[in-house]
Amino acid sequence: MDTECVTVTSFVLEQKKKYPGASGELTILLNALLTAIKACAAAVRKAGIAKLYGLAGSSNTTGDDQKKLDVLANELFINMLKSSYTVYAMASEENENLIEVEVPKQGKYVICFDPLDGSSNIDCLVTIGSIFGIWKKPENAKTPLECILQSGENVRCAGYAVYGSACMLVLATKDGVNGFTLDPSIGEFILTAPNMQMPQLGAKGSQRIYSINEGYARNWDKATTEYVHAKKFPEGKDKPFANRYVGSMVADVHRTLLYGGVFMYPATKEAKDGKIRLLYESIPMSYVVEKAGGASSNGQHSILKIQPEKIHQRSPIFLGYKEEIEKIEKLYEKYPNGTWAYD
Ligand code: AHM
Ligand code: MG
Repeated sequence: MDTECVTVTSFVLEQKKKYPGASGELTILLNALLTAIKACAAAVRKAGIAKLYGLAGSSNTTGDDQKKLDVLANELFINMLKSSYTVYAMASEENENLIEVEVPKQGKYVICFDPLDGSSNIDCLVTIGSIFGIWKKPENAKTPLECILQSGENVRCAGYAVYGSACMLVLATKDGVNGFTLDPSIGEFILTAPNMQMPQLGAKGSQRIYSINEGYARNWDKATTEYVHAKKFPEGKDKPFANRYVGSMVADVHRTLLYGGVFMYPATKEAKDGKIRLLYESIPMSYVVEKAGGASSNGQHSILKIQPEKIHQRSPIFLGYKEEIEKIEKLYEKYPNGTWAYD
């Protein structure tokens, strides 16, 4: 056993030292978040034997069937965060309204999270995850909603946990992106991927991958259609891109971060804003990818520039290799939003 390993707790404390005026509240918040994530990881592992699979008998705000694990993960996040005394208000994918914290327990941060992303994959043991974004409560904000509706440009910290063949936590701050793997024997996240950077397209180890639900091609717009066609039928000597799509954003984005590629969930004729939710999915993932040297876009500009107007707002999303995202934005200049490929 490596006795000199860096745990996520010591890493976060080390980071705090860089900011002598810091109150330590973010460190405490992150600790509460880690407890929730570890509890989720344990629940995911024992879901079968603990009978946590299957429907819980209620639907979430966007009408999807809610699974037992979703309910449990959501409760874990809410309760751990509330009892950390660091959070002012929260928004969860599973709650219709924002979650207010009782006055004596209020702190100075707001957090938006998807407690269990990729829930359609739970029962078949495919990788799922949790996603979160943390903002500071603006000094002059008058309502909790105003605190929650902040753009990605104000994010203090964002990341995700992947519950896959191992459990990994990816944490992004303005100082960079770091990856920690859960060692289940000691219950600690160990720094295993310091200063994560997305590979550059064409560099050693980079992969040519596009990731999209091709089943919706009939309803794509012209920009997405032309871009995906170009990946399959490249000009000149370029090799085509491979297609990989897990259907869990956490897994698809984690692979994009490690191997490179482009993840897309565009607008479709039936879902003009796509499916992915801005506050607790698109913004945190875009923050991670941009901090690791990649790019994000809604077709026009970075996802981080969007000012959210409601908590469950959705947005088309493209993220990954910078030059590929630029190509997509050029295509949207050629074919504006709503220019559908097939009538
Ligand atoms: P969820 O939050 O209800 O699990 O939905 C979000 C998930 C993402 O993880 C994934 O990228 C997407 O839905 C897949 O959707 P689709 O099945 O339409 O391709
Ligand atoms: Mg989700």
